Amino acid sequence: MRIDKNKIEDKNNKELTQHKESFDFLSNSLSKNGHNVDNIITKLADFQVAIPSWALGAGGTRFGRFSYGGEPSSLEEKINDIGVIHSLTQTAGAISLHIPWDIPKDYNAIKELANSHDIVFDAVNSNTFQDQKNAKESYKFGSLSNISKAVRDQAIQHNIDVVNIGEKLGSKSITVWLADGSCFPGQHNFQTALQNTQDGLKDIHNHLPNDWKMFIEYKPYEPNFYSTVIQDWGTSFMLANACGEKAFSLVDLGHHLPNSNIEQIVSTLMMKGKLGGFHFNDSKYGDDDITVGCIKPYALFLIFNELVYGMENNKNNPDLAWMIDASHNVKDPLEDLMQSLEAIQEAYAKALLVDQKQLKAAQQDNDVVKCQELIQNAYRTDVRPLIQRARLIKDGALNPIQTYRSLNIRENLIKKRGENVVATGL
Ligand code: LRH
Ligand code: MN
Repeated sequence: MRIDKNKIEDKNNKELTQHKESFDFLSNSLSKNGHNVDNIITKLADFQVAIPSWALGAGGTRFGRFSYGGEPSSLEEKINDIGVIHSLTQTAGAISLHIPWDIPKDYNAIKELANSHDIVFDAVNSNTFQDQKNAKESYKFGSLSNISKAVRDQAIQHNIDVVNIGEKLGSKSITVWLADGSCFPGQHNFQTALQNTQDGLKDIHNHLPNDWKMFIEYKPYEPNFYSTVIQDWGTSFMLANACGEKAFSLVDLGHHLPNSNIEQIVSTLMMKGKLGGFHFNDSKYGDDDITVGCIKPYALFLIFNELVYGMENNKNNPDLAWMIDASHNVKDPLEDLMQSLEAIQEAYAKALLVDQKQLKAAQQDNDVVKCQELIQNAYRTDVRPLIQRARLIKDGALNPIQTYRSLNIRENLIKKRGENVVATGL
């Protein structure tokens, strides 16, 4: 559904005075402290996050799934829904497809539709964690790590097919997440499984077009509950190095054991030039895939603090892929995604306020308190007027969720699509 820009402007006009007041107050104090506010606004406005095609409907667990009403039942409708989010937030200008859940029927039509919403195709995702109907081989006991060469070959071919689909859409990267592992001690040989996986990834890597990247996503457990072949950043990093220059590690925030220092992992991967991108979400316990920044906003800020440092100092690391990977069990998927986008912009804006020069000097002096004060002052700054301005200069909404609700978009989607439509995905 395309939102008429004038309707957004009408809503903004009611809040413009208040926005201008808070923005002018903040930008004056930031300028006094030597910050280049225009530069920060530009960086926020240029920051585009890919929306997962598998997270536009209601998610669920093995215990149940509750429809949300008006869910998209085709790739076209999913792109239209991302169009709604992008016109309101101006920071969701990309979609990440999951194959085979979202195989386009008419590539040109899909590209035209996405283009009409200013949406590009980010990484495509392969799926060797589910068996497809009429598939010759099963992935029950793994895919690239499987003891059966026939199964491994099927998985390699699937990834090559996914790259070909992505190429037709203008995507430039593939994300490979493997559920491969074991549920019980002794079930499989770790070394054989890892060697098979490395050989398979190398094969896929060697089939990549020159300007493509392969993101190797790690995860400690689920759906296997004793071991996972690509369990942690070290294994992903090792495999990316074994594959070659087009392979990188992908950090899904929910794929870490409790109390992992994710910002240190990020800084290490950037220093080594092997950080490819992110799946943003948040979690309190496991791979909960809940709204970004809803449980650990300070940890997200610390991650962006390392990213800002790395983007300045690790020129050997490529431009990063920013993607959300979330699931919505009780909230309107579009509202949940807009909340996640706000949290990502907020963490990035706060990290851009860290005076890296002063921090470096304080670290040189082992002035621990000053180091903390420098990053916490940035974190304690209410940056929302900056994020609003970054949206406003691109005709976005000052308050996306309020505008979304006041335009009754969900009600209209339910009228058009019905209450019980089920979107493909998780
Ligand atoms: C695995 C994962 C992976 C996707 C899937 C939808 O937990 O994070 O990125 O393929 O979720
Ligand atoms: Mn993920």
